[in-house]
Amino acid sequence: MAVLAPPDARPLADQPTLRLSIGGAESNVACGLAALGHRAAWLSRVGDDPFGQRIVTELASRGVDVSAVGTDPLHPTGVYFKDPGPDATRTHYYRRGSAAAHMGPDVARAPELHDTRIVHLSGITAALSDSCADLLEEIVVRRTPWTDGGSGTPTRPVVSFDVNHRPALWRHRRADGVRTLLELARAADIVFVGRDEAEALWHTARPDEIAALLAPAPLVVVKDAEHGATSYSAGHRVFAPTPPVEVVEPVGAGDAFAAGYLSGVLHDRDEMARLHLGHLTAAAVLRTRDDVVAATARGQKAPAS
Ligand code: KDG
Repeated sequence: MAVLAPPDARPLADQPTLRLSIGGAESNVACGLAALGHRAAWLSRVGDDPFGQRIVTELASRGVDVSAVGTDPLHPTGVYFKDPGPDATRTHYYRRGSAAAHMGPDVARAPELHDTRIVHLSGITAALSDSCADLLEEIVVRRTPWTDGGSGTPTRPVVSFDVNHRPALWRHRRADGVRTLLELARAADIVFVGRDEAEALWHTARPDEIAALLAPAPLVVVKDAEHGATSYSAGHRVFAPTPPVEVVEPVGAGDAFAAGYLSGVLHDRDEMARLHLGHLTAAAVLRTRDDVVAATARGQKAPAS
């Protein structure tokens, strides 16, 4: 998505100018991984408009492979506005009927899904439309890209899923986010979920109960904002406290956490190191108004991994 955000903490209604940048959960994760030196590609659709051009150009400049991003001539690029408030930043979405919302199960046939170690998706995409929810079911639950017609893929990628509950998006859908997100999370290999969103969705707030609810997902990471993150896998529980950080704005921190954690997975680091990497990458985004980890020279020339 394109993001239009005030340059300071005053509310949107009082702002004379807005800053244009980019955001969106999955592309944020791709940027984070590219900044950490990994090869990362983003699969999506943008409109044939300046916002779409800006997203594709900026992602490419950050080292993300955008060769599989489609341009939809009929539907616009999604946009969201940030509205700073006294307690939190609110988001106002303009993405119903967007190019990305028109994606469907055909996207699961993209060859890029074969040549990769991790495929990362989020519940936000499932909330966009029925066809996007079908796409996620195809990849996460049915694993169609790797089972349908024999792709010749020697190893199947790890499927990583961030629950990312967005009530404002589910309100416009007939489908039930409670059941859809539970089904997707249970079918994933790695699940990221906030304690607050598990409580809102499934009335379960204790991290160990959340991990049990999401079984048989083999690896569940429960994030509890400023307290810490706990991972559960194969009967092991690892807790890493959140390091102190001066928070300017939290949007995008969850995506940065996922990027840091997944970088640890790609480097075969142990659970404690993965959680620490997640916290450190999240802290880099928490200190700024941007949704995305700052690009690095290394990220712009990411080696294959
Ligand atoms: O996780 C950060 C995202 O929420 C933000 O970039 C926008 O993807 C987004 C969404 O739909 O909320």
